[in-house]
Amino acid sequence: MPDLERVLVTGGAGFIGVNVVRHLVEHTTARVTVLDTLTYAASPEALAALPADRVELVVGDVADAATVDRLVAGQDAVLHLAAESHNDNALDDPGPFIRTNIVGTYVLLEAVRKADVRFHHVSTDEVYGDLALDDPKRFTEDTPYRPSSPYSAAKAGSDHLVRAWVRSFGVRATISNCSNNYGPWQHVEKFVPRQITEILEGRRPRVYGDGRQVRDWIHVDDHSSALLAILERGRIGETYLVGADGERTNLDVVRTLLRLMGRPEEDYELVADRAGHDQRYAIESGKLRLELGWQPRFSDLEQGLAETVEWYRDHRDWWEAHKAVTETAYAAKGQ
Ligand code: NAD
Ligand code: TDX
Repeated sequence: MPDLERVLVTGGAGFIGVNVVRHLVEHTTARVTVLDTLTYAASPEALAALPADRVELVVGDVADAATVDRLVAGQDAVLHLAAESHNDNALDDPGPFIRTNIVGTYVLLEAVRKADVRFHHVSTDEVYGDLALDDPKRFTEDTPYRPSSPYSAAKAGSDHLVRAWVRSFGVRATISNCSNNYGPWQHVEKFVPRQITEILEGRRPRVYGDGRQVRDWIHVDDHSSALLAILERGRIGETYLVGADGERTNLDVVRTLLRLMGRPEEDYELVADRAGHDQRYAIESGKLRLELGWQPRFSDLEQGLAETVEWYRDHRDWWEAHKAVTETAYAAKGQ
């Protein structure tokens, strides 16, 4: 695709969003417009630290067609990250997940269709459901959709809309399905930052159920570089799975964090399980690597987690306010 001069990033004030926008600033010459409604999960302060002549924040809703139509016109590409993203919240109240993840994606698809703008849809490996712990397979681009939670069903719905808009209307879109991200600016509701900040506050990490569930961890910078590769060189209509061979049980990750932070490895607590808890996610990312030449930079998960621990040590002012609210909500559920 021709050089990216103007890119609209939806959800660009969220965890992956702020890291992707910084990546675009550092690795392209594009001017970036962020459309974000600034929910509890947003960190606009991370965008404020980027050059003002490269990044503009527009506070607005992806489900608002007038705003979306106005912003999409004249862009070279739209990178769509805006979503409600936390499984535990979807179990408490699925409504916002349907509205933002499905209706929001529909509104964006109609806008890029009218304006003929390139679209990349950022999705998750959770659309494939879960694998058994002893299953030798990993997810590929051909794995059938089998979402098992309100969040993953809403993301699956949005993926289906994108595919239908490519086939029916010739929209120039790609999709990526990525595994679990970790790194700077991730909200403390999520597993890795929750446990790091619990340890920093002198409490014990909280592990759901028996902790044997497996997630496939990738550093957010590696997800960002994959998204840029797909935006620049991905084939229209294709799906790319993004992962960095980082499969670990939740207990493995917690023990690693405890060790990195100088605490005994067994100093965690098993708490009430998540309803419908998916057992294992695992990504086979050969297509992305072979076709687009992408490679993750963080091949050592322990090193990436160590850097992330340092980042949270240095950014207590940012996470402390979120932490109090999040822990009150978890405590009410015995988690
Ligand atoms: P996040 O919750 O940290 O950020 C989401 C952002 O979207 C927030 O800034 C929020 O304010 C914004 N937003 C929410 N509703 C909006 C609306 N109606 N209009 C405009 N903006 C709105 O999420 P994240 O972890 O950064 O995830 C970003 C995307 O990546 C999501 O689509 C998610 O499904 C996908 N994804 C995440 C992971 C992961 O491990 N975090 C893995 C794979 C895919
Ligand atoms: O306190 C906790 N204790 C715990 O054991 C939390 C918050 C989570 N867990 C477990 C549940 C999961 O097995 O850790 C694992 C990871 O949990 P989350 O961080 O909530 O992530 P997950 O549900 O796997 O989904 C994430 O990856 C895919 C993102 O939140 C999604 O947005 C993304 O699509």
